[in-house]
Amino acid sequence: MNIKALPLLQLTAESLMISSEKVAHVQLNNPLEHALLILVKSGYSAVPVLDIQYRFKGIIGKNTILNEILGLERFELERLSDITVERVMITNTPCLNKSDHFLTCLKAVMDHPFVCVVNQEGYFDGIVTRREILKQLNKYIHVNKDLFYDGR
Ligand code: 4BW
Repeated sequence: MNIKALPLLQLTAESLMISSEKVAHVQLNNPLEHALLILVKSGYSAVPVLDIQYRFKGIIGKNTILNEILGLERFELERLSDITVERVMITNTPCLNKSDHFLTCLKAVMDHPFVCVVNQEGYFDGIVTRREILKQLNKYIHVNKDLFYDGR
């Protein structure tokens, strides 16, 4: 689909998303040690959690992991290999469908840096990021600059 040819409000999550094969993720049964490795190596603060069938299950971030292993006086690093991602991931995050329109995506990324796109059966399609939404808004404002001046 040619994303540039569509008016802003007709853009869908499908045309805005980073598709699943390009998204760093971890799996439910991975130990926190592996999740932290993926997060540090990829440079992302948080990534989606999938089951072995690639269904979306939650989100795990560096902060959640560090909080989990924070003891009274030190980080208890030895606990990283004992705890699974499933035990500490965040599960109450909103999701999008491929057919959701721009305004729904915009609302979703106001409170979240990225939102996962899933199909009816819960399979993971990709993510819509705050960056992509801001890019589209920036383009729209530049192309339609005249609309934003009051004529003075
Ligand atoms: O490795 C990076 N490459 C690029 N091009 N930009 C990056 C990278 N790491 C961070 N950024 C930038 C992006 O603008 O910093 C922003 C905040 O990153 P974050 O949240 O806190 O790691 C990025 O903003 P964004 O593109 O709107 O992405 C929002 C969030 O979406 C990221 C990260 O949690 C997730 N994300 C983005 N691309 C991802 C991804 N997670 C997994 N795989 C991907 N390919």
